[in-house]
Amino acid sequence: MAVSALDIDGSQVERLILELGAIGAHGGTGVWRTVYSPEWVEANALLARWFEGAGLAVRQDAVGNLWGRLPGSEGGKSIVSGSHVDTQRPGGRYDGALGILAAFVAVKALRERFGQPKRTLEVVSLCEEEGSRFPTANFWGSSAITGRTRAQDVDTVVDFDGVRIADAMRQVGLDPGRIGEAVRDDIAAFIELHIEQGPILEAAGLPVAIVEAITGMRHTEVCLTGVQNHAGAFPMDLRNDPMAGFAEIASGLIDTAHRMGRPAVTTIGRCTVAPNAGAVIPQSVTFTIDARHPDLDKRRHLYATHDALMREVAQRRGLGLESRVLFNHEPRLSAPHLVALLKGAAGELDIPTLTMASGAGHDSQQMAEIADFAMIFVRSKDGRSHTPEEFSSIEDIVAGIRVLASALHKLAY
Ligand code: HGY
Ligand code: MN
Ligand code: MN
Repeated sequence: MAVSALDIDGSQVERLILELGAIGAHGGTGVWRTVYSPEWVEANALLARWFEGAGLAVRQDAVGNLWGRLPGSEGGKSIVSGSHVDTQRPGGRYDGALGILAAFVAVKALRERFGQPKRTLEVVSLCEEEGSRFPTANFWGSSAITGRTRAQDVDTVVDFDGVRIADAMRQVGLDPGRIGEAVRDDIAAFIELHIEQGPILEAAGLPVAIVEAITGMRHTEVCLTGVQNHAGAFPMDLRNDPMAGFAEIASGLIDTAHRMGRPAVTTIGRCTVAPNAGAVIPQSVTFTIDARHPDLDKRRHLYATHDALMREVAQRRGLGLESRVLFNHEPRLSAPHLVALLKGAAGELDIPTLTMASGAGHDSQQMAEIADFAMIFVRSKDGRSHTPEEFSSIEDIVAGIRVLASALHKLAY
């Protein structure tokens, strides 16, 4: 029987989205669910019940990734699908969560219709991707699987309240000394379904995209320091004002990306002023730079232009300049054979798609270290994400899941 006959029940998918999205619900449609939080524990417990109920063998690995395994009759390396369970603060119901649910629904439907696969199929809920609690955790779940996480990271990765990730792990019953046990070397392919988080599919009037590349991205934290002084009595021409420097730098950084044109992007999403008082010339301004480009040379140009701009402004205004790179990820290309497989599956299902690069970072970018990867994007309403307003229609989601299920069937049965 063709996979096209697979019945993916949209109302069941919607129920799963709403039930998982209720854990950490924040305001109307927002979700606030950071790694190792009580909401994170509750979400993984719900997923474990669902995985178990669908006949998958459930286990949690050393960093808290949750795996649902459907063993294959012929052994060999696994075919894995999933995404991350943590969210921005707040995020929406779809970023990450949808990829876990899509993998679960697809593998459950395949098992019910076709029984045991030849190749082992695994669904994974990755513990942390967003960096929303621990800014330097960067893809903590998939990095542990690929062996990129170093033993000492458990003590140096700290959240915004000063809690070490090692202590947060212990609070949920995980042993930070065992993170090396999360490493996998038996994954042949990783396919991640994710919301697009941008406006391309909506502009094209299409429900689904196949991702052929993921952008390179760098997060930097910068601290400009000046001389704190009285806002009224101290003359403008004598000031070492870090806010004046920040204003010039922020505008220059963002304008650099704008002038380079798509897909170059630069965002300043966090900014802290000290002492943050209305009648005080600040002592310091600390801010983050999120800069991205999928092309290696253009990324280097973007970052070099940024660094030169900051040095010039700081020097001219007599400001201290300290910066630290929080993370830096190279762009990654999807495996061409998986892109072709996904395109073929969509074609057989008469689901129109386009291929595109991802401006967002994803766990797939990490899994590329140990496995072939490709991604399926589902249209985002108004191209929005990293906001409680993010939304994708059940119709588009079911289309994406059908492409995923067909690809998993071709790979594993
Ligand atoms: O920032 C990103 O691209 C991802 O959503 N964390
Ligand atoms: Mn995501
Ligand atoms: Mn995200």
